[in-house]
Amino acid sequence: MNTFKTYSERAARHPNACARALFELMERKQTNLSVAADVTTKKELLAIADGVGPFICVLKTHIDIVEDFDQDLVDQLTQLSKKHDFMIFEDRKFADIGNTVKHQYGKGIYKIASWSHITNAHTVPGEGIIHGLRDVGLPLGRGLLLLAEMSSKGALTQGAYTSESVAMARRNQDFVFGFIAQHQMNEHDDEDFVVMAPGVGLDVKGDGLGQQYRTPDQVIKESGCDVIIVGRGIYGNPDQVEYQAKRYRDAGWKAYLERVQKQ
Ligand code: 5BU
Repeated sequence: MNTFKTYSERAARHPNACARALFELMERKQTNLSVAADVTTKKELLAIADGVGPFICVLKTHIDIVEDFDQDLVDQLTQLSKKHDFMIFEDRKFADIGNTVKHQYGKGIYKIASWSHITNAHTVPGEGIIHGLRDVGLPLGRGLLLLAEMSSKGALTQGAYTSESVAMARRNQDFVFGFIAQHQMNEHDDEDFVVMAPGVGLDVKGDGLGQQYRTPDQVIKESGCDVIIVGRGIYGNPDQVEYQAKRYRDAGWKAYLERVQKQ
């Protein structure tokens, strides 16, 4: 099973360029940590990206919450992604018909496709959403994750919804390389979807607004996910951002090593 293979073994065999680049980077930096930097000013976002940069494989953004967004912000994020060797994932959660998401992805104020290596989409509109995003993203070497399972309490992403989402990914593996989910989704050996899991925390179980946290051990070792996404657990206390990033990086990597040693 691919879950028990190392990230570099998976990089060597993966047909999707974005997945290959990610696995190689994870092995090179020895990290499966993604930081969700959900702050509302350019200054804070850049400070977090620079501070956690050495410890992460992916910086996850919500660019539309930044009050003083400008092109200089994405230029600086791009420079930081090169300086520290991480990928950028704009967690845009596209959810419209193919024609509309094409414009939302490539145009408007944010021009997400021009700087974000990875983005994601809900599958609720059907497969046209993937085709629309692919028209814009594939020529730029971008990759897409589908939302197969959400972390929040009462999410409707379960059962047939989740299995249909996996089936859509299977039919579009040139562009779709994995999922946002809570478990690994591979059904056979020739399938190797990357799973990034939000809802990760070492100290608390929830946030009072529906978020549910599991530990890196539960996410990586028990559920077979590949990347832990951590937000407030890392940037919640501004004095401890680097300390917490190292702590989660170490916990995620230890869980991964224990998982692959089981093979
Ligand atoms: P937190 O501060 O660690 O709770 O932040 C989690 C981040 O992951 C935040 O940016 C959410 O928008 C994002 N997220 C999530 O929490 N759950 C999901 O199912 C998806 C995204 Br999809």
